Amino acid sequence: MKRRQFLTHTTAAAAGLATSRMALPGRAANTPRPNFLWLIAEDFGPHLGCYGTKEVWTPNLDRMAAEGVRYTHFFVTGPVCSPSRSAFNTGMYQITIGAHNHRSHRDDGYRLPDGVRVLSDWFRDAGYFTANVTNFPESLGIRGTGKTDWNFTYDGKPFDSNNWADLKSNQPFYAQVNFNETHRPFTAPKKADPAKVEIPPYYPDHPVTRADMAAYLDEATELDRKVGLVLKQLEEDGLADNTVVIFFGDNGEAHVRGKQFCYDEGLRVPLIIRWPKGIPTPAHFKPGSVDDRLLVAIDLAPTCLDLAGVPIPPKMEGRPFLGPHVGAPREYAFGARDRCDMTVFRFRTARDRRYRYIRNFTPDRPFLQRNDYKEQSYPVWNLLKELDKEGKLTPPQKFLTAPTMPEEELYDLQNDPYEINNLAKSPEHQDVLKRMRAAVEKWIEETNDQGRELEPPELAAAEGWTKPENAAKTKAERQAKREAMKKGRKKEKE
Ligand SMILES: [Ca+2]
Repeated sequence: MKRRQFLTHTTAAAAGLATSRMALPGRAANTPRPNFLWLIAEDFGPHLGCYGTKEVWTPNLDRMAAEGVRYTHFFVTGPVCSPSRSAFNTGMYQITIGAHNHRSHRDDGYRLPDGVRVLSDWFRDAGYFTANVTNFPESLGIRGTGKTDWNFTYDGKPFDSNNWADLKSNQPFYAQVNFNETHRPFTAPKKADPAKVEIPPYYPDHPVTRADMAAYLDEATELDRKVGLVLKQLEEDGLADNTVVIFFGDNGEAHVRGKQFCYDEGLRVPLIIRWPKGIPTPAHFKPGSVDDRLLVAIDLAPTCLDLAGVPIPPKMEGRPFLGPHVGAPREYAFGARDRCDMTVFRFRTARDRRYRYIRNFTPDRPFLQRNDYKEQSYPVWNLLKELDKEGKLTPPQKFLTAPTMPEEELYDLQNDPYEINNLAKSPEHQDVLKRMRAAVEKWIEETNDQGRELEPPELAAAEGWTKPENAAKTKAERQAKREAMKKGRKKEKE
């Protein structure tokens, strides 16, 4: 059945849905509807044992991958929290819904466009209980962050509960657990050997870099320990056999060329899905396999709705990748970056199975443009600047300290997995360049990209706050704000 037919068909069917948690029409009455549990990591690339990373100890997620499916080409649509979370929680590109500037609309009353809602709303209407779990049984000794970080105003409560204990008696449920490990500051117990960690060639191979990378990997080890506790609790509560567990990262790792930039390091994240024994396995899901389809994080929302037998909202831009309504594979994983904190860039990118194309609409500024958050929290940010002054950087490292950036970048991931050899001017690659440039231009049109106009400078200068009047005006005010931010982050971490 074609998607449009399916929508008409199921919309009509769902119109008859009562508010109770009954089986949907079209499903056998005795087929239970699965629960969905999203385990969301912060600022985390695919750095688990099962993805081949050394110096991490991640037996729980490795086991989940062995029992389920591990995805190798899963990309977020924005390389930073709030645009990315706004996107995958609605199944919409952040540039379509005006959520593209980081933390831009938190307190200005901005609403989602008509017909666009967060996934928990669609699920709730279909009779699902929803939760963003912060409270677990005390014996586990863990908490979820409860993070939403959406760039729009939500009226009311987006989730029914924040208590794990409510899930068992409120099935079926759609629940998220948001983890804070792998977000800076890195505070996990030390385990990785800095001498053995892998350093990408665009970072200086220096003790500072090695210590920082080891500390990040230790957070992955700690994250896995906590995921293991949640999975164990799911089992103990008798929920494992009817709950689809989905683990992924909200954006790429918080390193200089990762988070906030449009390379694989900023956009490629892990995705592991475990299917429960008590529910028939859907089409396109083969337990114990590795799936290399090109997927984007906004595909999760329609996939989960479809697996629950809930009609996919007509405006949703994501596409289901499991179950009976999977269409043609994606040709491109698109992504976008706009203002982050005080730093205004506009990038649009397309990644196919082999190449990445990046279009930079603000090439006049340096890669290391002022960003107080990074200056304080990223040791390699400052290291690059120091080593540059001393003339000690290699060409791929120099790329990061240059005063301007290229307008276009093209990388062949097959031969250049670290994306350091820009082929945009290579005569043999002009066909690829033109094809991908056209794809990005078409995407900008199709999505009605709301970022075509940059934010006004006074908003951009507001240091991450929505309103210019909240911006620090003096050096002392800035320092006080930074201290408050640091304290806040430390507290959240604890
Ligand atoms: Ca994040």
